[in-house]
Amino acid sequence: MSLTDKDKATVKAVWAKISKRADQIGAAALARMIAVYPQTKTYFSHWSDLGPKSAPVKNHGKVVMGGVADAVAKIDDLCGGLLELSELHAFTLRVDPANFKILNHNILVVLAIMFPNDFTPEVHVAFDKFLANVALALSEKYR
Ligand code: HNI
Repeated sequence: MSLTDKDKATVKAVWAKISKRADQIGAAALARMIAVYPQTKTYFSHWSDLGPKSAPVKNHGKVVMGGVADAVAKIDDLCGGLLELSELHAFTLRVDPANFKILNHNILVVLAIMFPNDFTPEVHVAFDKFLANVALALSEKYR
């Protein structure tokens, strides 16, 4: 499950390509997660509008992808690098870690749609492994 040097190189290369559209990726992934997995809505019930054009959903997509950008930068030590974010999700936000997998799935779906040519099986598996490790690092403080 841990990332090989090749996985890391693939993730960094693909991130360099896609990161300029990170806001759009995040907004689409979050909107899709909320639409397809409505159980995730509970965490965002303080926002008045949760539809696909919702401004807070769009903005939060940007925030989440900022976290992903940070994770790419800290890819060699995700548990250490994402410690504060893990504490926030565990103790303050109390997000059930099952939801990390759901968001990851939606990020992958959006990447496949937005970058059909770049989203090769090699990129797919490396990015999937990367996101799984991010989810693991974010779950670190739950036990
Ligand atoms: Ni998450 C806030 C990053 C998954 C629910 N989240 C943040 C912030 C970042 C972030 C960054 C802002 C932190 C701050 O204010 O200091 N979240 C990430 C990342 C992932 C993730 C990198 C996974 C890849 N978050 C999830 C999931 C849920 C979630 C799966 C719930 C379904 N996050 C939240 C909520 C907030 C949040 C809720 C606070 C939102 C607000 O502004 O009210």
